[in-house]
Formats: sequence, C-alpha cells, structure tokens
Amino acid sequence: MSEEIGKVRPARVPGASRRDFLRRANLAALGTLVGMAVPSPQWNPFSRAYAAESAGVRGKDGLTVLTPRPLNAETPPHLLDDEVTPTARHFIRNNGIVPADLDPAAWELRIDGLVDRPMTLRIDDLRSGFEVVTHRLVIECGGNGRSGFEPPTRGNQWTYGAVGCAEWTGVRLADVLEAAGVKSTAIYTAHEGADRHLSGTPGKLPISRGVPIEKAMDPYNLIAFGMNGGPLHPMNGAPLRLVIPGWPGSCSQKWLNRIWLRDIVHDGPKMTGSSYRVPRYPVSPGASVPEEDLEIIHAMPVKSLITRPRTGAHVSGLELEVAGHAWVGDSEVTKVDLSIDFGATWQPAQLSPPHNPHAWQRFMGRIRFPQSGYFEVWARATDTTGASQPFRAAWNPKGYLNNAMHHVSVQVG
Ligand SMILES: Nc1nc2c(c(=O)[nH]1)N[C@H]1C(S)=C(S)[C@@H](COP(=O)(O)O)O[C@H]1N2
Ligand SMILES: [Mo]
Repeated sequence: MSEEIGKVRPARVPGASRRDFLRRANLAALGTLVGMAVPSPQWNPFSRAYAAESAGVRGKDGLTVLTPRPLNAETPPHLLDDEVTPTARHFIRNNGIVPADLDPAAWELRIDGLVDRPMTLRIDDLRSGFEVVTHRLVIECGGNGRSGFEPPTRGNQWTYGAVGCAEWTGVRLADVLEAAGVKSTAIYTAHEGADRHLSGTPGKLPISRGVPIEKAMDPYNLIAFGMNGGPLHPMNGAPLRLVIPGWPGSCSQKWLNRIWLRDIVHDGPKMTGSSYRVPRYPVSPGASVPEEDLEIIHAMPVKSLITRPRTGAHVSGLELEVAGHAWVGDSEVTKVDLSIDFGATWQPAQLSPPHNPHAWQRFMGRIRFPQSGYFEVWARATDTTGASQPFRAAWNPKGYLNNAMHHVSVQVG
C-alpha cells in the first residue's frame, strides 16, 4: 500500500468540475458548525451543507452539517474508520429543539402504560437495580443515503455518514420492562424524550416512536447513560437514551424520560402517515403512494462502507489495502466482496465476526491493480439470509433504506 493513501489531491480527481470547485469554495467560506474542517466534496458529492450559525458544538469534530437548526450532521466515511466510533464523530440527528442544562442526578424515567408496576427511576436506580452492560451497537438513520435517490425525496440529504457504532453502557431495556411487569395485552412500546417540537408548542413532541414488544425484548437494547467510557454527548441524548440497534435510528429515543406500553401500534409523532414507512410493493421512481400501502420499517438492510482509503486517494504502486465496516439489522454479515471493474468480477475481503451482536463488522482486503490509472473500489456485503447490497436501492417516497453499494475512487500510479 502506498504511503500516500489518505492524502487527497483534489485537482487530480476525475469528475472534479467547475461546479464542484465552486461548491468547495463556498463551503470553505462558510465553514462548518461542528469543527472547522471543511470536507472535500470528493467524499461527499451530494453535499448541501448549510451555513454555520455561530460557534461549533463542543466535543464534535469533522462532521458535516446538513441543517443547523435543528442540528443534523453526518460523518465523512474516512472519519468512520475506527472500530468503535469516537463520540466526537458520532452523527447527530435532531427533529426538535434540543433540551439544555439537564441535570443527570435529577433525571427521571417513567415506565408506565400496560405494566403491573408503573415505576419512576433515577439514573442511580438504574445503575443499582439492574445489571450494567456495555455493547458496541450500530445506530443508523432510516434516511441514511437519501441523497442518492433519483428523483430526490424530501428530508435531510444524508450521504453515507448517518451511521455509527459507539460503545454504549446502560441497562437492558428488557430487564427494566420485566421488572415493571409487562401485561399480556401489551404489543408495542412508546418512547418519549425531553426535546420540544420546533413550533415551540408546549407539550408537543417532535418524535415519539416505538417497537413491537418482541423487538423490545432483544437483550441488546439498552437504556444507556454511557458512551465510549464517558457520559453521553448532549447531542446524542444525554443524560439518558434508548439504543435499539438494527432498526431505524429513530427508534432510539434521546433525552429519554418515558417508556409506556400499549395495546396498539404506537401512534406518536413520526409513527404514522408516511414516516419511517416504505411501500408494500415496488413503485416507480417518483410515484405517489397511498398511505395505506405503506408499512413500518423494521430491521435495517445489509450495508457496508469503505472507510480506508478515502475517496480521491492517490496510490503509488499497484497495491492497496482497503478497509471498512459492514452491518445488518437483525442478523449478521457473512461476506464482503470487492470489485475494481464495476462489478464485472469480485474478490472476497476478510471479514471479522461482530464484537457482539449488533456491532458492525470490520472488513479488509488487499487489492492488486492490473495497471495504473483511474479505478473505483466497490464493496458489497451479504447477510445470513443471502441478501446482498443492490447497485440501486428501491425508490420510495421518503427516501429510506438506501443500502446501495458504496465505492471510493482512486488514482493508481
Ligand atoms: N428525543 C429524540 N430522540 C431521537 C431523535 C430526536 O429528534 N429526538 N432523533 C432520532 C433519529 S431520527 C435518529 S437517526 C437517532 C440519531 O441518534 P444520534 O443523534 O445520537 O446519532 O436519534 C433518534 N432519537
Ligand atoms: Mo433518523
């Protein structure tokens, strides 16, 4: 592998157009809200980053801001190379007004609805009353990859980086629900947090989602108060959040203050209408689909991301080490293949088992190029069901579940 891997030479990247140049100049002038590094458009060809409002967010670094208010920011793929995503690099997805000045010692979580023993728990009660566990868990926004859909769909134009695999510490959601006593009539959870609706209307929640009780009982779901050995970052839900790995990130309520159990599919904000739903049948791109033909997204599909080298890298010599992560909702990734000829031929990468269920899996491959020139390295993951990443994800009205293959472009020689 070349020593120059990781360096970017924008001028030599094919496809760099005047428009790219102007966009880069524009971004450089504006800076980004989170950290001041301005990412090169090479990794992020669809970026529509917005202007910074004011100061950066403490404890976040290198993220690209999609919208400043509410703050939505994603991580460039090459900054997701760590096996455990550092707190500073975990993406941020906010739907409402983020609560400020929260006191972890006074924080209360209410468990009620269809339970035998409604409870109000402080974080200390969680620590002392339940087994505290730490797991590496993937959170991926259901809309990650939305910017790749044609025609475009409304919503945050995530490219690749609305995903992370941090090490979360907390107690099992299942243990807490069992302690409260789940009534036999309960079929769905409902999650509430302390953020407020953008309208400012008192009592109006920006988002409140839930999962079927069977998924709620997955032993890897956490009520988390720790992230990567420290506290949660305020933008990632401090002092308390849910982590429901493998399902759309929206299930993982931040600033969590209530979980209630219901005997119907939860109907809170962003549970109904077209939110986090996809058509039950294939639709033509751009079609409008009646709401009754949409169904709620459950497990996320198999996906992978090349994190090394970064796109635009220059390879001197003919060999290259390629690395990244692969993950899938509720099963496991069984293989990752790499192609340097646009999918005509594939070679297997080495794939590590997950550190624990619902952690992403490292892949690594050694590429030998037949000659110098421009190449694209494509990665394709396959899961235990035999499903692989498509070259194009099925279009859907809200732009969810884009698990199309990722690639990096490199100049060899
Ligand atoms: N209270 C609350 N929880 C929330 C959200 C929110 O806006 N408010 N956004 C959800 C969505 S859509 C996602 S993808 C994840 C993102 O988690 P992160 O911001 O920690 O990366 O949080 C989820 N939990
Ligand atoms: Mo999301």
